[in-house]
Amino acid sequence: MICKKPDYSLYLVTDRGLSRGRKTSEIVRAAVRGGVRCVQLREKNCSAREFIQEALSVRDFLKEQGIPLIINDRLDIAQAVQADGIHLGQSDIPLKMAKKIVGNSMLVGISAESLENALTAEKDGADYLGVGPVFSTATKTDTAPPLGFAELRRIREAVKIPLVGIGGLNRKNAGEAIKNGADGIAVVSAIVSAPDPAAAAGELLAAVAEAKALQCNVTYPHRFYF
Ligand code: 3NM
Repeated sequence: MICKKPDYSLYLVTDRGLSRGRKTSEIVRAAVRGGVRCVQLREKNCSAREFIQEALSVRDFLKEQGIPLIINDRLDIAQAVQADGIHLGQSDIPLKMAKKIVGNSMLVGISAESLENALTAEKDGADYLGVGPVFSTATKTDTAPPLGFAELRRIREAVKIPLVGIGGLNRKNAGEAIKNGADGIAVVSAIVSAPDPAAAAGELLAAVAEAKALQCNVTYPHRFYF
């Protein structure tokens, strides 16, 4: 049984193409050492076999560390490697169907590009939301227009499930994302492209933790603080 209350404060999304030739397993290990609390493997350009190999190369390590392994898009691969979760996009298998297939055996997260997406996802039983893009990003260009912090806050106020902001987030704006209601930040390039992914993760986590400490429980009392 998976942990239903993961810590989303710093959520790594991998991207081999942006990893400067380093292996995903190397990036993941360094990022976890630096403070990443959740890892999503996102592979858009490889075969199912390769994706499975990649997942297996980090699965046991993440399990030992108590960090959830989440697979992007591919429910079959998530099941094959006994991942902790699946992350869906708005054009992937519908959330309700995914929930029906996996029941309570896996977390099911989904990308929300709008308030409407977020409300539907919550109604359909999503465990968490990836809300974005908060800012435009070269990492993913086929996105909806950037939401900005004001829309992030509006979405936060409309749903109770955990949400992470994604898109253009880094150590300079991480704290603002938290102050505007995100439970955590999801990042690709700020970690995978960093010369030292462990140090980058440490700086991001420090920015998130500082914003959470300043925030106190008054604004969003339903949220879980570490
Ligand atoms: N999803 P970076 S934006 C994977 O808006 C992904 O759903 C997005 O990359 C969304 O941290 C994005 O390098 C890429 O800006 C985020």
